[in-house]
This record gives sequence, C-alpha cells and structure tokens, in this order.
Amino acid sequence: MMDGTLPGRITGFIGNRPVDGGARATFENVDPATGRVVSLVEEATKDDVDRAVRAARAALKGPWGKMTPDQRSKAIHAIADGIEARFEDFLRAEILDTGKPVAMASHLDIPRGAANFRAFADILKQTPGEFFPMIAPDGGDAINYSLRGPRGVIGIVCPWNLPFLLMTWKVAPALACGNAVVVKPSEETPATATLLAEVMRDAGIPEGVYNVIHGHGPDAAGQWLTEHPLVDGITFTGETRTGEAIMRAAAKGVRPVSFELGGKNAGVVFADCDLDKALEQSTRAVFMNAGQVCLQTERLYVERPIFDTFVEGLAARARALTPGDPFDKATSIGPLIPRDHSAKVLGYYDMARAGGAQIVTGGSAMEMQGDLSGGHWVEPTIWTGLADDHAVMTEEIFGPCVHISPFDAEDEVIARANDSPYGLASMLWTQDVSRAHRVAAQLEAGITWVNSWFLRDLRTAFGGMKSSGIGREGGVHGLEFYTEIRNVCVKL
Ligand code: NAD
Ligand code: 6OD
Repeated sequence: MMDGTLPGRITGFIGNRPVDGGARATFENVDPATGRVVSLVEEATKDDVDRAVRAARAALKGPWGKMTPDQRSKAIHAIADGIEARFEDFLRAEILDTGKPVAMASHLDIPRGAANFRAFADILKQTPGEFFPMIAPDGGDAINYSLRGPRGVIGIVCPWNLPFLLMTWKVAPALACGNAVVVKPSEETPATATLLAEVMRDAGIPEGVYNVIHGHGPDAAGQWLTEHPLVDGITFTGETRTGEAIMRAAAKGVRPVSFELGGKNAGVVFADCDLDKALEQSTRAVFMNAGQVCLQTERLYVERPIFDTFVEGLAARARALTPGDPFDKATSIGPLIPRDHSAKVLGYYDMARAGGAQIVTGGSAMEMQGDLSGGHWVEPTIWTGLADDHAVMTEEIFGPCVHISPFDAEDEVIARANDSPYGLASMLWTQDVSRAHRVAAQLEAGITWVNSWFLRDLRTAFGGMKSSGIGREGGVHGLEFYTEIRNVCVKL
C-alpha cells in the first residue's frame, strides 16, 4: 500500500534526467515506523551503472571541469540554497525512509546536510598549495610548486542510518574539489538522493556531475559501481565487512578508498564530572537516532563512587524517552530502520540476557499501537554486569542500548576502553582539566569528546582508527582523497 506522500516510484538520475525507459526490477521502500510500503524503487541495471559512470566521466571534460574555484563555490552554495528551499520535502522524505523523529531530522539531518555544502563551498577557496625554491646541482635556481586537481569520478556508497547527512558529507567535498560523482544510496533509504538530483538540476549543476543509481550491494549496483574501472576513487560509509568487500573491488586498478566503518565506542565518566550534564549528553550519545549513529556510545565505564547514581539517572532518562509518530514533535525516539536490523539488535538483547546481564531497563521489542504496531520498535535498554569479553561488549550492535561497567583507576579504564578492534569515537567526562587532556591523548579514537558528544566543526578531521576506517574527511583533510596533487619543478 502506498501512502501517497512520496512519489509512487523512485528512479535513479543520470545526466540530470530520471532514469526511465525499459523494464527494471523494483524493490519496496518501507516506512520503519509503520512497516508500510511508501514507494517502489527502480533497481539499477549493470548498464545503468555503466551509463552513470560514463556520464560522470564526460562531465569532467565539460563546463564543470573548466570552472574556476570561485564559480564552483557559487554553484555549491546554490545547491545549499536549493536544499533549504525544499527543506520540507527533504524532511518528509527522510522521515518516511528512516522513521526518525521530526525533532531530530529538522535540527540535525537536513540543516547539517545543507551546511556541508556551504562549508565545502568556502573550504575549496582556501585550498593550500606548496612552493619550494631550491638550488639545482649546476648552482642555478629552480622552483617546485604544486598543482591540485580533482581525482576524477568518485563512487559514493552510503549507509541507511543518517542517509542525507552522510551522503552530503561526501558529495559536498567531492564536488567542491571539482570531481563528478555517482552515488549509491542504501537500498533502505533511497529517497533523498533522488531529491538531491532534482536540486542539482534546478541549481544549474551541469549534466553528469551528480548521478544516482539505486539498488542493493552484492551482485548489484553497489558492487558494479565499486568494480567499474572508470571510477577513480571510492568513498564508503558502512559496515567494516562491506568495507573489506569494497577494498577487494578497489584493488583492481589500485584505486584509492576512503572508509568510515563500524565502531564500539567507549564513554568514560569520572566521579568528579558534572553529573547532570554527563547524564544529559550520555542520553543523547546512547539513544539518539535509536542508537543508529556510528559515533554512539555502546560501552560506558563509570567510576565506582557514582556508578549506582549514574545507572539510575540514565535509566530514568531512558524510560522518559517518548516513542511515537515520527511526525509528532513530542516524539524523541524512533524505530530501527531495516526490519532485519531490529532482529539483529534483539538477538543481542537475548545474548545479554543469556549471558547473565542485569537488565536495568528495556530488554525487549517495543509493543506499539495502531499504525505503529507494524514498525520496527525496540526498547531503549541498559545492562550492567557483563564481562568485558562478552559479545555484547565487543561487537557493534547499532541499537538503542548500552552496557555500563564500574571502574576504579584511570590506567585501568583507558586500557579497557582501548581494548577493541575499533577506534572511531570516545567520550570523556571530568572536571579535572589535566586529566581530561591526559586521558584524551591516550584514547584510541579518531574523535574524543570531553564533556560533550557529537559536537564538531565541519572543518575538523573526521574518521576512525583501527578497523573503524581508512583516511580522514572533513575540512582540508578530505583533499588527500578528493584531489590529486602534482608537483611541477621549473629550472629557472
Ligand atoms: P552496510 O555496509 O550494510 O551498507 C552500506 C552500503 O553498502 C549500502 O548502500 C549497501 O547497499 C552497500 N553495499 C553492501 N554490500 C556491498 C558490496 N559488496 N559492494 C558495494 N556496496 C555494498 O552498512 P549499513 O548497514 O547501511 O550501515 C550500518 C553500518 O554503517 C554500521 O556498521 C555503522 O557503524 C556503519 N556506519 C559508520 C559510520 C562512520 O562514520 N564510521 C557512519 C554511519 C554508519
Ligand atoms: O559530523 C558529522 O556530521 C558526521 N560525519 C557524522 C557521522 C555520523 C555517523 O553515523
């Protein structure tokens, strides 16, 4: 059943035109809050993928490739203007794709998506260059200077958790650096990628600069895109195992990758923290987007003197979360996005129970009423009492849940927090400034928040250590991946 709020069919976009003509297989786009089908999505064929990549290649040789940085900056600001002008369309599409509360999507996903374009439209004008004068062996002068150009065609493969935000986070720097892109959104959350194609067209972005192919990963659009020999670089956000598959595809032709992968993020709370603030931000860090944020805290370590108070305080806040209609401003927690993901998360709930965890709150699927009874709802959950080597403590769950353990000493907690194959994010609460710097420097994570969570200037480096990723994006750090630097040496 369609609900009439999205176009009945979502198509790909190649060369500023919807992909049509020919019979394509379709798959269902489901609203996670209700379980209802809201639209059908046309699955890209191998030929579509090839056409999209060739359209991007051709765009590099057209007007896009000849723009000055100033002209490109203006074009990219025009994309942000277009998103803001269609804010309500993006909001509705994102909420129907993900079930996330309007209070979150209207403050984070859509505005930060537009902000990504504005930030990179400005950053591209400050691209640093190099200049090295030297003396040649014959005693004459020579100069070296750098030229920076786009890498070429960038394949962008996106996840379902923050679909619009994480797509723009890659599309914006790619275009700012003068590349052309082919985007493969998650099959679970396809709508905003096609809406963005309409914005690009209406903003006057030349044909072929931004292309969208819809479809699945293995033996489908995702794999075909990443294997395509005319794709010059692949940026991917998603599971570490998928990253391994994409890396194998990229090995053919030794093409570079930029990866943001899984995490098992630790939060460390010292007894001298501002407890109210630590509880307020830990509630966000654990339950925002129903825990489906790569930066989410899944392991909390709390210093023993405040352990019981902290556990009770976080449980009270978890119980106060309001599940409900995502379009209701009072709703503060939504469903899990793919149906099979809710089954996976509930599998960890069973493992925690079987492993002897104390279930402080939650622990089950959530029973909802009326329209919402068919959605993928899972209770916000807090456990204590598991050993550090239990699967719930070592594997990424990506749900609205956290395990809280007590600790006694600084060195001990640093070692426990770092005892993970992942290293994406960490969070630290203390009012002792020396300790804050000392511990932050030792936590193995691409980003460490002190007395805060998910606060980041878009100019800073973003990415993970260990199995959480390869490379850094954000600000000028993305230039490493999105551009090629060349050296010119001139004998004077
Ligand atoms: P996923 O890896 O299952 O899918 C991501 C994308 O990859 C989808 O578009 C999918 O179709 C595609 N894909 C799957 N197999 C492929 C293949 N063989 N070749 C090419 N493409 C393929 O990830 P997900 O389930 O969408 O997202 C959840 C995961 O993403 C979690 O592990 C989470 O930690 C991670 N994530 C990481 C970050 C970060 O910044 N580090 C951000 C968000 C999500
Ligand atoms: O800071 C951001 O906007 C960013 N890149 C967030 C990533 C969240 C991952 O789920």
